[in-house]
Parts: sequence; C-alpha cells; structure tokens
Amino acid sequence: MDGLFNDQTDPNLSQQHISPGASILRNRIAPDSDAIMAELSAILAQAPFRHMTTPGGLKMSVAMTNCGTAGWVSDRKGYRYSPHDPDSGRPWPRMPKVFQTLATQAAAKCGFTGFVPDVCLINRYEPGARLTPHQDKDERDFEAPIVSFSLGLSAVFLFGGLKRTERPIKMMLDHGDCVVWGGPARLAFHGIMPLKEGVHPILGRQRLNLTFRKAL
Ligand code: MD3
Ligand code: FE
Repeated sequence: MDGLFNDQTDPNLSQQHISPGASILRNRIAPDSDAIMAELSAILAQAPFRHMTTPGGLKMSVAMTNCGTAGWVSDRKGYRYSPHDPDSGRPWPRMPKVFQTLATQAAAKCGFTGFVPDVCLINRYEPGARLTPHQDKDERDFEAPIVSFSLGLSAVFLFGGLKRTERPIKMMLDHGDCVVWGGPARLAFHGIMPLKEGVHPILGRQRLNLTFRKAL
C-alpha cells in the first residue's frame, strides 16, 4: 500500500516546515489505519478514556488514556507520569509495536534519529472539547521530540512561542496528520480550539490525538 504513493510527488505526503524544529507530515497513517484502530480498541478495553481533574479541581473537557511504560496523569496533587493507571491500579497497556514504529519513523524523517518513545498519551475530543494553550514540561528531558498523530475530525491547532503572550498561529490538523516537535519548538505554547460538530467516516463524532513522548 505504501508503494502506491511517492513522497516526492504526492503533495499529500510531503513534509511541511512549520517553524524551526517543527514539521508536519500529512497523510501518514493510511496503510496502517486498520492496525491502528484494532490496537486502539484493545488499549481502550484495558484503560478506558476518562476525564482527569486538574490540580485546580476542574474536569478536563478532553478525555485521556495512555499506553507505554508510563502514562500522563493529572489530579488534585498535580501533573506527572505514572507507571500505573490510577483508575485500575494496573500498569498501562503496552505500547503496540506499530505505534512505536510509526513514531520512530516520523521522527527520523524530521531529523530526530533514534527516537524511542516510552509513553503514548491518547486524547479524545468530542465536539466542544478543547485544550487551552500550555507547554509540555512534565518529561524528564527536552532533547527528545514529541511526535503527534491526529485521527478523526479535524481541529484548529494553536501554535505559539516560548512565552504565553506571543500570539499563536492557527493550523488545521486533519485525519492522518503527523507533527514532529523538537529542538526550539519543543517548549512552545500550543493548544486546540473547541472541536466543531461533525462526523468522521472512520471515527464518528470525535477526534483522537496520539502523542509519543520520551518521558522517563
Ligand atoms: C507543540 N495535545 O497532549 S498535539 C498534549 O491535539 C497536546 O491533543 C494536542 O497538546 C492534541 O499535550 C496537540 C500537537 C502537539 C503536541 C505536543 C507539543 C504540539 C506540541 C509539544 C510542544 C510543542
Ligand atoms: Fe501539549
């Protein structure tokens, strides 16, 4: 299937530069779509989506789960990576090989060779859900990039600078888009505007985002 397309000639597969350290790869998942969906439903059976609570006591509109050797969690005590799912007390589901391979290959394409994620945070947006601009600072070192894959409904992504006060640029993230954030982009403020109503042919009334991280 991969051979049907050619990275050089198919505009949908080309790499676009966003800012120093940030690149977008469009249409990254088509050949692996069925495998990804099957792995996702196995993960969700073990570790269902849940709305975590922020340290300030608010319920997040985005629902989350994780796979990998640790997962990102939030509660009244703060944000952190934990080896266990706090809802079940069990370890998070293992990261499927197909997930790790996709992330490692995308990172390498953008110049980050040898990226081996230990965490995949899975976000679910239903219409109205949003993520207010923030920095991802809970990982141990910021040398490794973060690799994200968007699935399902499209969303407006806000990409800012290193200060919250910098006005962000808006970008559409569509099903199959992969973005690699490293180097000077790694600590940029970013967020997702409230998801618009819609129905995606594969995922229905939702958007999923997978972010691969080296957290530990
Ligand atoms: C830019 N997720 O999980 S993915 C997150 O679509 C998160 O669910 C959003 O922000 C989502 O923390 C955005 C794109 C993304 C992820 C990490 C980044 C952009 C980033 C880290 C640094 C800079
Ligand atoms: Fe983030």
